[in-house]
Amino acid sequence: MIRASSGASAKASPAPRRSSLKASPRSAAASSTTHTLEELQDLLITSDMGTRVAARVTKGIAKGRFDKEISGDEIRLALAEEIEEILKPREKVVDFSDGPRPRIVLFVGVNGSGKTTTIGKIASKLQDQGAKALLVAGDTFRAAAIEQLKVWGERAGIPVMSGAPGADAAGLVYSAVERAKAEDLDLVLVDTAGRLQNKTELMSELAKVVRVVRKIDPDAPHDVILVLDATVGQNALSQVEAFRHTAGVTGLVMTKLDGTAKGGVLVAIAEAHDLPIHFIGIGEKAEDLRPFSAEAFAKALVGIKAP
Ligand SMILES: Nc1nc2c(ncn2[C@@H]2O[C@H](COP(=O)(O)OP(=O)(O)OP(=O)(O)O)[C@@H](O)[C@H]2O)c(=O)[nH]1
Ligand SMILES: [Mg+2]
Repeated sequence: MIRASSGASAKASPAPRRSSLKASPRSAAASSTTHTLEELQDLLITSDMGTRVAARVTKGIAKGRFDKEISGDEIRLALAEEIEEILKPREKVVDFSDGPRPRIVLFVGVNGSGKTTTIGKIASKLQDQGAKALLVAGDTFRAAAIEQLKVWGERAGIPVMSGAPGADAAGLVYSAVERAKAEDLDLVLVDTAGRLQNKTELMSELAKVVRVVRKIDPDAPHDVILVLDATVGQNALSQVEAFRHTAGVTGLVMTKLDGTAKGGVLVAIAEAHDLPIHFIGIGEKAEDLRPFSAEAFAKALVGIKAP
């Protein structure tokens, strides 16, 4: 339990530092609650949630609780609930082996965000499900990128289609979709080259890939998955905006949540964008991909350990 020192008056208590917590505490217990809330708000800001969203969720639980003495754990739980409420509508597990045939899934994102690794992890799961899939090495610039995807493909027993290094990515993807139709495949997972969201030329190239795929199937690509690296912090917000605009992103994956980064920016993204969050990456191995859980994510953000 959080206990305020005896005799501490509301007047003597330290003034709340942030505007969201300015409701003046009316008791000593309330003052310690305020203090805990401030600490948690700081924690959320360092989780990359951003000051505005952190202030809003903290304010949400501050309301009506200032008269009671509540424990730090209770505050954490209330805060986790507040965050879960924002994230819950975005929780959407996806089964890529299901749906339209062939289902065309494009993976996009900035350099090094984890696109190829995420495709590899998904490919490993597909093997278990017995789906007939094709991986496409749409990152035609780097021979190493093609090799990296081939390693994952071999491991999962799924063929990998690639062009000559430097070949036109849109052309390769077009051929891949034609092949998938001809061979009656369930699924085509397309890897794309990493590109910074502010590089206009590279972004137009991605738009071209989407346009060309639509020529074969107006509903394709059926999924455009933006892979976000948790360690980039608030920059993820502008990545969502730019890739959504250029490539019509339909869903998100956040990687590298096994490190120190907590990925709080997902809460800010969930508030601003009606986009499902499908998976989180928690390591480099095939099994290190988890369906996104709003509850587990919210609890981890405020420091509640999983049971
Ligand atoms: N710790 C950790 N590392 C990851 C995770 N996902 C990917 N990585 C690592 O991050 C690095 C980049 O991953 P890639 O899959 O190559 O990223 P990419 O988006 O394909 O990169 P480019 O093709 O260069 O744009 C690799 O070393 C991966 O092993 C994750 O969830 N956790
Ligand atoms: Mg890659």
